[in-house]
Amino acid sequence: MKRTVKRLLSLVAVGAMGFSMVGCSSEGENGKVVVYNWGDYIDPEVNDLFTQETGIKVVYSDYANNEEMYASVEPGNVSYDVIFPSDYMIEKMINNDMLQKLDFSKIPNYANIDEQFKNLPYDPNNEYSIPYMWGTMGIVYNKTMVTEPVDSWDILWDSKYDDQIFMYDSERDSIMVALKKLGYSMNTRDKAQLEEAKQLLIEQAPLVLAYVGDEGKNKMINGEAALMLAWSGDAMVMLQENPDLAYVIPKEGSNWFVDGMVMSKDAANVEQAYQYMNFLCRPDIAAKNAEYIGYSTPISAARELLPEEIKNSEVAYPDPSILKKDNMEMFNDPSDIISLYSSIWTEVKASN
Ligand code: SPD
Repeated sequence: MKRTVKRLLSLVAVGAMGFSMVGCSSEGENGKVVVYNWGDYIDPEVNDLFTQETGIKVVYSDYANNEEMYASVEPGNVSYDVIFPSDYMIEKMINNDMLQKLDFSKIPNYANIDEQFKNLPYDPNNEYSIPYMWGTMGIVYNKTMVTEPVDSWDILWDSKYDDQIFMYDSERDSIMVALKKLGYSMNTRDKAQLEEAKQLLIEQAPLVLAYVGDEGKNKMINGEAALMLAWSGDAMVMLQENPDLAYVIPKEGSNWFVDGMVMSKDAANVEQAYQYMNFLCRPDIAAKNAEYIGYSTPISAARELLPEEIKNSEVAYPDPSILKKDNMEMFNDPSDIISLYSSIWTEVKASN
């Protein structure tokens, strides 16, 4: 339980440490950087260390998913300096002219990023983003409650587990599961396939105990459900806390993702933002962060610094051949049809 205690204590201490939430406008001796990141996606001590080393205050707030983030950064809303979108959302923000090209001469630690995380389709020329963390999507299950082998998305539709299933409250991820179960691409633009996926998720909805965010981790740790759709980094946290839990990537295939750091087009604190991004790419800092949040670092020199059980974990660092399988995909941005994804999700949740 030590790790949870450390995490909880850190979160409680956030307000007393060297960074503050959006709304508090005070600055450090060398200014501030306004950061918008996923929830539970940084070791709070990392922000504190950054402030101690640079004199730059971190004004920090978080979001639950890419779509929530996108809605709040649209022009006219709060202006952020550094944001942490996922791959497909980076692509969308580039296409909608919301990001600035980065000056990599100001991010010397970018050299630490592994080559396999560069030149990915969402930012093909590596102009706008820096890989922050990566992972896969799979199923966390409780071995004391699920005794049959878990190797397929089908189990999330098994009525034996009525009210024993958590899904993420995330439209792309949930629709991805249904599309993969049907044998389709998670990036389909085919309306008939999307309609089938919608019907499948509506069929599943009565079995779902809740569509959760970060709170799902503690619920699984506490044995409140048998199965949960989960990102591998969240799975790492859960498996460390409860040895009855296991993680699997279903045989039908799944999503592997990269979450990046980007600079908003209307960033007001550009120099401070560069220092912040550079700091997060330093191997000792990336390792501290990855150990705390459970996600996989794209920096080998950071992975080397992790405890053996993390750096050798097949959950966090699966064999590279797994990501190369044909049925493992990254999301892209099917922007011409994305409003259909959103309306499907609204209908699905209304059926729960
Ligand atoms: N606590 C949330 C961590 C964020 C993980 N991002 C996953 C993105 C998948 N598209």
